Amino acid sequence: MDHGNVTRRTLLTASAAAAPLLLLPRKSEAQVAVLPPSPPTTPWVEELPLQDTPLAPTTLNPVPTLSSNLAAGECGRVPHQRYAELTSPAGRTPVQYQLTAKENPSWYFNADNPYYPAQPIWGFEGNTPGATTPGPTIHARYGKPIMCRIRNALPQFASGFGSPEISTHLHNLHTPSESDGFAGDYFSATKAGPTLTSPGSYRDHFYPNLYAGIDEFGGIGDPREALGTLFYHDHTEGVTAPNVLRGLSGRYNIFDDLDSGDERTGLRLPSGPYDYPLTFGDRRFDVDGRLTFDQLNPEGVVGDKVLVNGKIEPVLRVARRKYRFRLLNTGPTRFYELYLQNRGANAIYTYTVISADGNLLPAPLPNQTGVRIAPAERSDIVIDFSRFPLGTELFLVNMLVQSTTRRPEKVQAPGTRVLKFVVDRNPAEPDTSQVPAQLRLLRPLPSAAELATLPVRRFNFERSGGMWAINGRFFNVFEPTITPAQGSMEIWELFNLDNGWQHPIHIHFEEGRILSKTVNGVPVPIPPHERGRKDVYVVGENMSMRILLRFRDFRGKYMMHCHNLTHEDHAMMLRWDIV
Ligand SMILES: [Cu+2]
Repeated sequence: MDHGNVTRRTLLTASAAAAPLLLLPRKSEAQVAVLPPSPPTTPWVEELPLQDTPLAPTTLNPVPTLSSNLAAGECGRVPHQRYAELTSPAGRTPVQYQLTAKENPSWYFNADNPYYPAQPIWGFEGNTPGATTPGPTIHARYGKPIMCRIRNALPQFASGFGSPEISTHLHNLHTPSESDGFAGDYFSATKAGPTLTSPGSYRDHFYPNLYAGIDEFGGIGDPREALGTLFYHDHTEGVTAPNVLRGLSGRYNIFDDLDSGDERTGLRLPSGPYDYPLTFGDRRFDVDGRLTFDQLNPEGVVGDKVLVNGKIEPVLRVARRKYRFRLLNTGPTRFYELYLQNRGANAIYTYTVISADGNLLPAPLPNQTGVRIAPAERSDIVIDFSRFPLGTELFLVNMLVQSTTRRPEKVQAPGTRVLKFVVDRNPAEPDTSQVPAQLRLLRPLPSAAELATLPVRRFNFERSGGMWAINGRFFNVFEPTITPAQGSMEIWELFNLDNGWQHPIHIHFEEGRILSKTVNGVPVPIPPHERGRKDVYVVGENMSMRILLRFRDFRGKYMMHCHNLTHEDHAMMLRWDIV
């Protein structure tokens, strides 16, 4: 099968043409295609590792080059912008990492279960043999750039859904365009996306790990722009949903002197073994227990099984102390609202929310019970297990009911248990971590007078011909819809004119601030967790939002798209360029 551009476009055209036949009337509650449920699973057998071990740096061979090293097999990309300037100060020599996208032929989603055989997944391999999903976690530090070589060793004649080219996006790092993982920049040894000049077996991504505002503030930028919880994932045009579904994602945590990764310094948040990523994703399996998906269906498929770190219904053993859990929803479709509940399902316990997406909040939100995360949203929470006696079993329960790909429906008990905690030991050392009353300062918003002078752009997220569009247009890899000037500031208005859907809209590059929100044209309050910086904006039914954005430090092509990955693949995406 040819996986090149022509095939991809043909697929999209074919699905657009077929869409009216596939789709039922919009307000029908019926599913587009009624799939049988996934086979029964065996809960609480898979054990998650006690801690997340970050990927170790490596020494890249051949050495990275400013322009692509075609002779050594790198794909044809444009040179890294501002590279010499951003890496020349003392201590800024990039740390080198390597990730290899490849197949793992025998992954267990749910061990000791006759319905779920070992099966191939796609994942990332770090320094030891074997690809995993999620891939290895990278721990980065502000002021310490990274050169990350991403190799493509996926089987080139893959069967099933997805396509074995990759373009890896590091979700919202302040990254130069050519390293951002643009949807047209996909490659394999034999295929190049339309915005690359030649195929290749690898690609070097330069991650400066500098705060936004390098030009405005000098040095390493504005520390108020720090990010913390990021993730990398495939972003290949038209096949992001199936490629991510097959496993192409992983985590990237970034630290600085405040969010230090050390319980003795800075904010002293739970760190090291007690700073733990939890990656959620919805999946559906066929009667033989094999992962399934319908990539031609513009309504997608909502999974009825929830993966936590690549496993169904796993167990995590925890010590009696505080933990920071970095919650991430990789989608493709399901939203979650997560409660901490006891074994008898008659008590719900609180936790503290400290971040929204990649950004620490100005102040923690204590006594929370049901954090909601749409696809691509992240939330870091701190759970204190010192409240519980040894041997206590607790569950993370998703109480958000969602039976279609369109939107979550309601919050309802008893919900679905997705992860079991067992409080099985006292900490080796006293817990000296804390959640201070103040986390990270926000830059004050511009004055109302200044806001009134800014350019305003309107984007309608809508359905069009059975596909998904922005302002009536489908994604065009070649044409920027808008071209903001480097260093400028704008207000973007996101409108969802549809009452049947929710769209988690992701804007690449810089985080935004929600200035106002309306539902049916009536102003509504911005909830506390959305009052900081965000990079995913959940635009609900008949909702609009005004968002303040800056475009600093780099130039080139970026994207805005729905992060319901099916909507993204079926063209609810646009290219915008900083010029
Ligand atoms: Cu959407």
